[in-house]
Amino acid sequence: MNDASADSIRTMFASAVSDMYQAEAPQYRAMQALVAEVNRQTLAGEPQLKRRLTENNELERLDVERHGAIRVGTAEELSMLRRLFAIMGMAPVGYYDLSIAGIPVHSTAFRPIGESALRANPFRIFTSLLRLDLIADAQAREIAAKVLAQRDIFTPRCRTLIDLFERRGFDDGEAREFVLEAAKIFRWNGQATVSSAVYRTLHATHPLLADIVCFKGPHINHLTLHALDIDAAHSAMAARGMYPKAIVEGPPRRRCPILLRQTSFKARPEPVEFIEEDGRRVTGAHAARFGEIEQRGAALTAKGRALYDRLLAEAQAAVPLATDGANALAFNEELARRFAAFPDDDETLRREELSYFHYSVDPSARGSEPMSPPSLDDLLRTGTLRAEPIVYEDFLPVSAAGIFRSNLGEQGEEELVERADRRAFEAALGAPVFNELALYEEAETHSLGASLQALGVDRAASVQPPKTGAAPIGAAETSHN
Ligand code: OOG
Ligand code: NI
Repeated sequence: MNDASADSIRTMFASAVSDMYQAEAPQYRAMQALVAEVNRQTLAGEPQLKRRLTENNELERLDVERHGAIRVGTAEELSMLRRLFAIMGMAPVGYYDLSIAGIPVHSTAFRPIGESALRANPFRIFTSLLRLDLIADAQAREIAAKVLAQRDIFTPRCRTLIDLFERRGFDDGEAREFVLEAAKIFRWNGQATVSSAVYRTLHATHPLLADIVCFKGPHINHLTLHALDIDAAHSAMAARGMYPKAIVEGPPRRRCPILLRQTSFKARPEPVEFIEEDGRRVTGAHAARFGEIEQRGAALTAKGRALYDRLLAEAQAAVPLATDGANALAFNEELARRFAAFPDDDETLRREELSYFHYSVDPSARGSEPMSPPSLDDLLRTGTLRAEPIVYEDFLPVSAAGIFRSNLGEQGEEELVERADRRAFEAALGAPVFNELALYEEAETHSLGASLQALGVDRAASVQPPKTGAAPIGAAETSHN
């Protein structure tokens, strides 16, 4: 009965959400046109990049969104979403504690896992759960809990379809219907479910509380496009008066990109309607929706990530970025200066185990006599074995906090007790989250093992860290055919 694959359902869903958001948010449409134009210019100036993207079939989907973000209010909403995203081949990966930045949520990213699913469509949904335990004001907490208890963000048909899928899968028609029902959850609804007074109370407590609680559902708050040259796209946004954030979040520009660089334009107030206690409708405003761009680089090992976190923290301590971003230039200079300590060539990144690599055998070397006894370095030097950086598919809590904060206005600066609670998050989710590092590690180990096996080199020796690879790692014990 499983006619439609998870990959194709995810692609249909991403496309439905994109159409919906384009129709809802004209500022997003404008950003989309601009990013497409800057991407075209980048391609025109870099024929090699164009060739690579063409070869990997990436050129035709250059303009499709890489992720979106939503915020939910209750455990029930989150666990139901886990079941819904599972149908699209999206699993919860990573735990992000945003209390580090005074934001009362914790999050995960629902995303595809595995090379072929990621290649088919990498669309992710960054999903945050409200933490009422971090809201100090008891009255606001009570109101929020009461309002949230009264809403159902899923249509009855959507719930029925999820049950149906879990029993026996979908046929094509059901898959298409499911995509439409699923997209509805995330649409914008300018009619608040509360009075302007309730909205004001919640907003004064924390702007995020108002955004999560006062509407019918978890509207998409942004979608994110791929920028081939994020600095060029960022400057172009500023030049067109699109109010980009002051800085590009993440590592500085490098020869060998690492992790994730991202920036967004700021949400602007849009009209909403409140229902007053006496039934009257009054018009107000709410700022929630924006657009973002991203550029991804290599996934870092725990060691590389620790170095990244340290250098970033040092830059932030040395030149604290002003709320209005007035010292962005000085901050960027400081960031670049600090990151000079982060090796910027693939070979050093690999030898020092700072980032993960995908190993593959040069097709022309396949089946040739194994060198005896070869080292990993030998194999790489002769080109028999190739090592390419594994792309980072996840998010960064400090960057995410920067994206949240620039869209909350000054009131988002509130101090919260910094308190990760992964256990509570997983209890709400109804499942553990995947450990992203374990996924990269497994991909690296698997690719190396498979490559060595194809070359007839002893696999057991391959688990030795690359650093020791200069020593012979042993000749084949069994002949390869
Ligand atoms: C999510 C912000 C985090 C990212 O790209 O880091 C995010 C939100 O504002 O709800 O999407
Ligand atoms: Ni984002």
